[in-house]
Amino acid sequence: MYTLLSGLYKYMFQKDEYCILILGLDNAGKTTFLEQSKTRFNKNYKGMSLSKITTTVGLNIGTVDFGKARLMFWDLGGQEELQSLWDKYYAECHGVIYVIDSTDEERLSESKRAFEKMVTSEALDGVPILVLANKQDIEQGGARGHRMDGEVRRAECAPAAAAAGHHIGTAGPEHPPLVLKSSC
Ligand SMILES: Nc1nc2c(ncn2[C@@H]2O[C@H](COP(=O)(O)OP(=O)(O)O)[C@@H](O)[C@H]2O)c(=O)[nH]1
Ligand SMILES: [Mg+2]
Repeated sequence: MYTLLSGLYKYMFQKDEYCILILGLDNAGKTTFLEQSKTRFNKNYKGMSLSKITTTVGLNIGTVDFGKARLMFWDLGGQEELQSLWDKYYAECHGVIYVIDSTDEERLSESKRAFEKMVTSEALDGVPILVLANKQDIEQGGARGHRMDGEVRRAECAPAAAAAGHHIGTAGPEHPPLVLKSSC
């Protein structure tokens, strides 16, 4: 009887947990994206002022519930010296959101190199990857998916403006869903 009841309880209330890594160079907007996602999807979360977000040195963790799924976001520091830590988290993750600052042309090639290193890691084989071309609210924002995509492995790409919360969680032909089935 206990087994039956606990099974029923788990079926009704327990959530499937997924770990999503948020990666990308420093200043791409990863922490802003995480904060906006938490604010948008967690009813009781007030959200911190975006101007108070400082450079991430270790990692920020945030949890967001979508129906029966619980997404645990791990937002890692993007500075060059911290990128060597990214692969320690690959084995545990179910998906990756790779954020680029699409207005920072000077660092696009640096971002591409970091992306390629990440995407060729065997530990990420079969893991769905979403590339967010962020800061689309700024006039010169122009990076598009094809710049980051294709050479090594296919990744989905979506425009975003994390600071304004635009396209966070929206889905449709123009704004693909945040977490995609594996396309790799
Ligand atoms: N205009 C604009 N600024 C953004 C956007 N996302 C982040 N930022 C700004 O970019 C800077 C770096 O953001 P942060 O989230 O700390 O980047 P991280 O280092 O990747 O975590 C901050 O000044 C943010 O306010 C966006 O979509 N649009
Ligand atoms: Mg950060």
